[in-house]
Amino acid sequence: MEITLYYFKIAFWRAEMTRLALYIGDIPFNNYIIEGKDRDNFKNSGILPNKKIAPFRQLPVLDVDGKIFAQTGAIARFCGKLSGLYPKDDDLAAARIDQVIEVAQDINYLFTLSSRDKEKEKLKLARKILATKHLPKYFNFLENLIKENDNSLFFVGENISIADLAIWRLLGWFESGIIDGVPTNILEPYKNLKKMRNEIYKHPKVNDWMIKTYGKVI
Ligand SMILES: N[C@@H](CCC(=O)N[C@@H](CS)C(=O)NCC(=O)O)C(=O)O
Repeated sequence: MEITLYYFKIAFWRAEMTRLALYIGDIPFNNYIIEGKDRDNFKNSGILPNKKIAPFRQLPVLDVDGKIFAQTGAIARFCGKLSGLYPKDDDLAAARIDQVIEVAQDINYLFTLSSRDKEKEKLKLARKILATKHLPKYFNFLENLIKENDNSLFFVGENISIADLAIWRLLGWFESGIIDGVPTNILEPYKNLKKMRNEIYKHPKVNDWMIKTYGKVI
């Protein structure tokens, strides 16, 4: 099977959970970075370097043996099944992973809403509401999901799944300091989320991937 993942040059959760799932599962894939001329082409026409048009003119897109499909969750589930980070024969565990991926979409959307106003003071207020109301509310929900998963460090079962990878990268983005109005200590109150994050960083293949791809752990 020949797999190519198309995405931009960032370790954003939408693509990074899939890249990591494939890498952890030893599934070979082409990590195609859309930049430069490819990026201009894509922005203007939705055309990918393989000459196909992205179904929704957005990335990520996955090419599997010449057939393409989009949407973060669909791509992550497909690759999660190949790599053993998403169950093939446990519908309940799968649904419990799905709910986490869906909530990552909701949280991402809250950020998008908070970025709409270009007027400085309005943007500042929207980001304040995001950081003090919306994010804590959802981070608490996520914190509880891990707490309720027996004594596990992860969202579902005892091992890393694509749910953990999604939230790990999403949280990493929020605490990175690059989003104006969201403080770098935003994760401080969430003991279980921090433990899950640390556990992922301890995974030898995660470390490998970061160094090989970005030259450092991010
Ligand atoms: N619903 C889509 C959203 C994908 C999305 O928003 N992708 C962004 C990059 S993170 C994109 O392609 N933006 C370019 C655009 O919308 O023109 C998914 O889940 O994959």
